[in-house]
Amino acid sequence: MARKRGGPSGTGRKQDKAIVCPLARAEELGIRQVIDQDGKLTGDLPEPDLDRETLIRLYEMMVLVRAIDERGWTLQRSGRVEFWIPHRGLEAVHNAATIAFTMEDWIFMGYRHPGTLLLRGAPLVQLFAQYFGRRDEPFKGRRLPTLMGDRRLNVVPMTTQVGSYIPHACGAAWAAKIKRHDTRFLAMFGDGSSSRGEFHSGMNFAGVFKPPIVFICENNGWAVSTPTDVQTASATFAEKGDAYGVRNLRVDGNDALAVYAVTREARELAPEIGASLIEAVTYRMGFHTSSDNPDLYRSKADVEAWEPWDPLVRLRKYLEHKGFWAEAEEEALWQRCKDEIQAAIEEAEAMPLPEPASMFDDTFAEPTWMLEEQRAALLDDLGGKA
Ligand SMILES: Cc1ncc(C[n+]2csc(CCOP(=O)(O)OP(=O)(O)O)c2C)c(N)n1
Repeated sequence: MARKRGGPSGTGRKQDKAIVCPLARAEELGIRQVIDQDGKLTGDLPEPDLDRETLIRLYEMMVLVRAIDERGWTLQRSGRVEFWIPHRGLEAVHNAATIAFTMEDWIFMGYRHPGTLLLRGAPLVQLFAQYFGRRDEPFKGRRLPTLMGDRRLNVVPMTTQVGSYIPHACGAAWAAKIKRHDTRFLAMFGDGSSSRGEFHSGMNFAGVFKPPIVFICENNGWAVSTPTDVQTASATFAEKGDAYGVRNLRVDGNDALAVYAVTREARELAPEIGASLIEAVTYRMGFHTSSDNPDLYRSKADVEAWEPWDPLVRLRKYLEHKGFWAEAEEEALWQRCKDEIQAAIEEAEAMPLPEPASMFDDTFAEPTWMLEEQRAALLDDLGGKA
C-alpha cells in the first residue's frame, strides 16, 4: 500500500518556504496519536491506562533529560566534557518506550536515550561520571560521552556503529525464545540506521523466526546532514517491515502517551506474533553532535514547524487537563532538576580519572604482544607513570 511520507521531517533541506509539521497531518499520514498539540485526546488511539504516579514520573523524567541536555551542551562548549550528542525534542520516544517494558526485559538503546538508564535506576552521578570520563563508571572512563548502557540494568551498552546492534538484539531475543524465557526486547535506532545491512538482516530474521522484540526506528528527520528523502525512497520507514513480514506502524514520536500505547501493545503481542517495527516520527531539534553545524544544511523554518509540537509541553498540558499538574509545580520541578544535575556534576568531577595505560585493558582475555608493546611505549612516553 502506498503511504505518504509527510513533508518536512527530513525534507527540510535549506529552504525558506512555509513548512507544515507532519504531526499536524497525522491522520492523513497514518501517524497514530493519543493527544493533540494542546494535550487533548484526539480519539485515535485509546488513552493508555497509566496511573497518576507513573504519568508524573514520566513527565518529570522528560524534564530531567531536557535539563541534562541543556547542561551537557554548555559543559561541552566550556571544555569540561569532550563531546555531546543532544537529545532535545526526543524525550518522549525513549522514556515512554522504556516504561512500556519491565525491568526483566532487555533494552538496546541509542546515544540520545539517557532517560532509559535513569528510569531503570541508574543514579544521575553515573551518567555524569560517564560524560566526564571518570574511572569508576561502568565503562571505566573509556567511552565517548553519551555512549552508555549498563548490563546490571539489562541495558546493552550502545555501540557507535549505528544499527550494528539490530542483529545482536534479534539474536538475544531469539535465545530467550529458545530457552522459553518470558523476556522481551526493545531496540531503538535512528532512521539513518535503516540503511545499514544489519537493519535488513535483522528484519529478515525477525520476520522469519519471530523473536519477542520491538524495534523503534526514531525518525528524527536527519542522519547527521542527510534528510530522510535522501536516506530512503520508501514513503515511510515503517513500511520496510512489510517486505520482511514484520508488523509495523507509525506513531507520533512527540506524543509520549501514543509511544507508550503502541510500544506496550507491541510488547504484549511479542510472544504471539514476534517482532513489531514502530516508526516514531519526531524531530532532532538540536545539532547532530557538538561537532556539527545544522545551519549549513537545514532551514530555520523546518525547526520552527516542530516547536509547537514540543513533547514536554504536550504531556504537561495533558496532565493539567487531568488535574495532575499545576503551573506552580513547573518552576519547582525545573529547579529541582537543575539542583540534582549540579550535585551530580560536582560529585562526578571530583572522581578520579582513569590511568592512561588502562586503555589497553579489557580488550582481550590475554593481551596480545602488540598491545603489550604499545602499552610499554605509552608508559615510556609518560615517564613510567601508569
Ligand atoms: C556504521 C556507521 N556509519 C557511520 C557512522 C557515523 N555516524 C554517526 S551518527 C550517524 C547518523 C546516524 O543517523 P540515525 O541512525 O538516523 O541516528 P541519529 O543520529 O539521527 O539519532 C552517522 C552516519 C557511524 N557511527 N556508524
